[in-house]
Amino acid sequence: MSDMNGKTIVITGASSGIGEATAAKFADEGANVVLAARRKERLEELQHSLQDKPGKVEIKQTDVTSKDEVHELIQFTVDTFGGVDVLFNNAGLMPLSFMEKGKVDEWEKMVDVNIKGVLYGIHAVLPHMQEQNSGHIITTSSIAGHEIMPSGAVYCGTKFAARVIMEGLGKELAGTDIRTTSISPGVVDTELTETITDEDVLEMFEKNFGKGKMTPLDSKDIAEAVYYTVQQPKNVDVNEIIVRPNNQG
Ligand code: NJP
Repeated sequence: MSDMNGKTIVITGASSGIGEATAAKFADEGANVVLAARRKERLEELQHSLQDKPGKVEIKQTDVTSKDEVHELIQFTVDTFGGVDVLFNNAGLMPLSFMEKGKVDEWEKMVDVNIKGVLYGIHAVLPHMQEQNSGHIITTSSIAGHEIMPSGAVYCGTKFAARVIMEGLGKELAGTDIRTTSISPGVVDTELTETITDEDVLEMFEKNFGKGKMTPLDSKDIAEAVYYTVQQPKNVDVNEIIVRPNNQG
């Protein structure tokens, strides 16, 4: 029997990509899974597709830019399943643009989702984990949280911030049974690039990553990495993990 049997994971950004694949993995392993994102119909479709899995799957429509909604998500999970064993802070967006284009609205959205959304998740779940004296908080950072690329000044800034926040949290929680992990994916085949509006970035992407130039990872590859970190013995805390395609430089 899987160690996740009967354990509970909350996943933000569960309506597509990495979050969706991670939900399927944990439901397969018998975990109770709470799916969170804004697109309710996508969450309902996913819940339906997972109905025969060993784990129970619930949905809670959540915008992670709302502190109240994130708190409601965690409270819903505690009320439904009695606690939260894992929070996967995964919601994110990446409208890359060159700074001279001045796309301030997009900068603000990235700060709101990629940084403040992560902080709200930590704020909401930490008291519950401290009360139960166990838990695991995982955040999706990025290769962009380690390296900066042109057009990524703000996105990389948010992903560096997410990683640093997780490292700080991990240091504060050392010696407790609450673990922390940052996952940094390389290029993964998801909907993430759909928010890019800067034509010059799209052209640059086509040149660097277009057909045949690189084989992106599948979201399932990242789901496996998330599962690996959770499966470690209690005394092992995998704080950082980088997973990228083997032909990504
Ligand atoms: O992308 P995508 P990924 N409130 O677009 C949700 C990081 N990453 O799976 O609200 C709540 O399929 C959105 O849901 P919805 C990346 O930065 C990726 O690749 O319904 N949720 C959707 O479920 C991100 O942190 C790559 O629109 C919100 C999800 O976020 C994470 O991986 C590389 C929301 C995005 O799913 C998952 O992204 C890398 C909000 N306000 C890091 N706004 C990569 N794909 O190559 C968005 O290094 N979401």
